[in-house]
Amino acid sequence: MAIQFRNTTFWGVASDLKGCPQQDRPEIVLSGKSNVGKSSLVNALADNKKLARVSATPGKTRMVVYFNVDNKLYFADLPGYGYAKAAKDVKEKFNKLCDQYFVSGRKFSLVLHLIDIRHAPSADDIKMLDYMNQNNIPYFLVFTKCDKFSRAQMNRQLQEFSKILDFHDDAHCFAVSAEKKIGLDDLRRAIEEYLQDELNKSNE
Ligand SMILES: Nc1nc2c(ncn2[C@@H]2O[C@H](COP(=O)(O)OP(=O)(O)O)[C@@H](O)[C@H]2O)c(=O)[nH]1
Ligand SMILES: [Mg+2]
Repeated sequence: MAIQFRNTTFWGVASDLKGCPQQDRPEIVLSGKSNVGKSSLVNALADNKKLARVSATPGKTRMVVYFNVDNKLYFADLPGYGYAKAAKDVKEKFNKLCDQYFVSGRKFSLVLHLIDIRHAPSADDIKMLDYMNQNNIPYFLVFTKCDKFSRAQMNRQLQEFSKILDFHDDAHCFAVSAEKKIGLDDLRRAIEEYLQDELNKSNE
């Protein structure tokens, strides 16, 4: 592969837009509800369990955490939304950060929007998808924790989801398990393919 995902390192955290890295490389944003498996997915793609902190307590990530992937792109692990227990001011602060992120004009190449295969998409998921559809933001839908389901259950669930979520027929959907390392190579390859032109350009 042209991108060595194993060569991923922690870049830093940003608590506001000023703290985000310069836009010198493509940026891939991980979005989705708290606890959906964003940090686990970063670790799984990088094949490094120690990279992103995986938390059993939802809502712990309060900042955008950046990872440098093979000096070619960034992963931006956004604070998860929908954490009901966070104090109101904290919640507002990180909701604001998420919103700012998307409306700032900061350029990102792709959003990986994560949805737990076991649960129906939340109102926030639906809002986010509408937002991305309306604003032509490119995204992949990544269904996480698929080790919890059999293939038949998974197909049934995806069928249900397609009634609720407005995803196009040609939308890129992936089913992954960080825990059992399922679907990771497909996702790596798709990211690589998606970024190919942009990466070629930045090498010129
Ligand atoms: N069974 C299973 N559990 C997972 C998987 N990915 C994440 N988890 C668990 O889900 C919880 C939240 O994961 P985390 O990556 O911290 O979610 P985040 O809040 O979106 O960053 C942790 O307890 C993980 O161990 C997976 O693929 N399979
Ligand atoms: Mg996290």
